[in-house]
Amino acid sequence: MAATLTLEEVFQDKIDNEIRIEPKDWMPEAYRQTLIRQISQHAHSEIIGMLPEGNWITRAPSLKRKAILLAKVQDEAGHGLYLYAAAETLGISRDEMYDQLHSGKAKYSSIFNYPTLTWADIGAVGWLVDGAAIMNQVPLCRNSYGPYARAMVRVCKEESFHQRQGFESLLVLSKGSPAQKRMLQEAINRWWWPSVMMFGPSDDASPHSAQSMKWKIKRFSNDELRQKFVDICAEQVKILGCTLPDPDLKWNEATGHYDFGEINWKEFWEVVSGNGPCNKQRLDARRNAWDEGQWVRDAASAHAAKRKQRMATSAA
Ligand code: FAQ
Repeated sequence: MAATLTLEEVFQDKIDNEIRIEPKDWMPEAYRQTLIRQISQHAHSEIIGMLPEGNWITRAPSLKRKAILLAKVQDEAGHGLYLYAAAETLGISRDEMYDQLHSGKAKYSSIFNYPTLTWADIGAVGWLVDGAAIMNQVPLCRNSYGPYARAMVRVCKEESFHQRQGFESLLVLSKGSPAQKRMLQEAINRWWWPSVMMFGPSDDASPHSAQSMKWKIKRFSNDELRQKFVDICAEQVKILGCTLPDPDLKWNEATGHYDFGEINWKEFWEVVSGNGPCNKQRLDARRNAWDEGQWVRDAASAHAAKRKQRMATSAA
């Protein structure tokens, strides 16, 4: 007679057979907590990620660029909201997640703690930051948790548009005046290494990767995705007539990949632990927006309560 499978074995069997886990299915508590951690960090990243770009909406160089930037930033708000909704299906409330962000307890992507100093930084964010985000997020469309995987399909479609508009705006600068070309190269120099770091710690220093791969939350390791990103950008940068700020970047015939230089992990962990160039500014902006929006939440709640009362009275 076949032995009865434990809940854990049934769960892993579904994962091994590419069957999605849905909110009402049994799941190990650690799987639930890993997803809450990753999805909420991702949602916070989208929301905080609006700030460096929002900085340039009033200063975009043309109406066309302003309209594109506005739409992009609004997409990011939408991505944050989908992702908060996906995390809510795991039993955490939105208020708890906001609390974790505003208290500084929750992480969000290191990349958004760097400043956008010139207009070219906005193009570089599109090309490099959205490019890195897509590289990491396309495999997440096939992750094992249904609501997260479905949200990622929509997010990735929009992000690939974001990446292309970023590259296109840099291409325009690359054909511009010497000052514009200089501005472009300087933006690439600023955003390259933070984008390479954005994939997270190297595989031997990534505490969550092995288990997340087993659960098919992650499909590729941090280093595998980082390498793919470097390989693509090393070619794309040539079209811009620019260079990546890495003297060790070199095509390796034997591996079929680009070799690249040492990552400054000290800088990465400093930024992750709150000491990057803009961490304080970003969290202050987020907390202020939350506090200043209190009257809107109060008014909406008062309106809903009044409506409920009116409906109860007319039904009586
Ligand atoms: N920044 O063991 P691992 C975007 C933390 S959205 C800060 O490798 P895991 C859209 C990690 O949380 C960008 N912290 O962890 C946009 C963990 O800390 P914990 C966000 C980081 O989870 C574009 C610890 O290090 N995308 O860009 C970072 O298996 C343009 C150990 O690391 C996502 O969130 C980092 N870069 O792998 C918006 C995608 N990396 O929790 C505006 C979903 C690692 O133990 C403009 N997330 N840490 O305290 C993921 O794929 C994964 O969570 C990883 C990290 C790959 C980020």
